[in-house]
Amino acid sequence: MQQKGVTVWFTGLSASGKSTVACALEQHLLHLKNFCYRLDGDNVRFGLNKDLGFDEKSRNENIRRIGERFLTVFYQVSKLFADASCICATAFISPYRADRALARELHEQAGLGFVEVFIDAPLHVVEQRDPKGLYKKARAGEIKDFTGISAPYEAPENPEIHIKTDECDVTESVRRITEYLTEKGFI
Ligand code: GGZ
Repeated sequence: MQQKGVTVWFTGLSASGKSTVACALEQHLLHLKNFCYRLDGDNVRFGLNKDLGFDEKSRNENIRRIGERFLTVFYQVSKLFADASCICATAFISPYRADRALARELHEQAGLGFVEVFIDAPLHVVEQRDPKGLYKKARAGEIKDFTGISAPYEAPENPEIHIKTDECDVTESVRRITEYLTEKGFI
C-alpha cells in the first residue's frame, strides 16, 4: 500500500523537552522541503480542548480527539497532495499506554505510519527545570492530578525511538528521528 503519511507521536513528562524537540524537528523537515504539521498540548488545550481538565477521563478524551483530528487532517492532505507524504508531530504528555495504543491503532487501520518517540527525562531533572513553576505548585498541592507527582505516567515499553534528554541534545534528537523516518521511507 502507498504510504500516505506518518505521525511522530512524542510522549513524556511536562518539561521533558517534547515541544522543543518537536519544534526543532518541524523546522528541520520544512527546511528539507517536507510537508509537516505540529500540534502540542499547550496550544490544543487553549482551543479545541479547552473544556478538558487533567483527570484520567479528560486526558483519555484529549488524546482521543487529537487522534481523530489527525486522521481528518491526513485525509484532507492526502486528497490535496496525492503524492506528498505529510509528517505530523504531536507533543502531548499522553500518559496512558492505552490511549497511545488507540492512537496507534487508528493510524494503522488507516494505513498511516505511527512512530512513538519517548522523550525520557527523570522526574528529578524535570522538577529542577520546572520552567513554569508547575511542579512546585503540584508539590504544594495547588495543582491536582499533576503527571509524575499526583497522577501517573506510564512510560512506553517499546517505543520506536527512546531519547534521554539529559544525555542527548536537541540537534542529536532531531538527527535520530530524521534518520529513522528516512530508513522507513517516510521522507
Ligand atoms: C500535567 C499539566 C497539568 C497537569 C497543566 N498535569 O509542560 P506544559 O505544562 O507546558 O505542558 C503541560 C500541559 C499538558 O497537556 P497535555 O495535553 O500534553 O496533557 S495530556 O496528554 O496528559 O492530556 C503542562 C500543563 O498542560 N499542565 N496542568 N495536572 N500537565
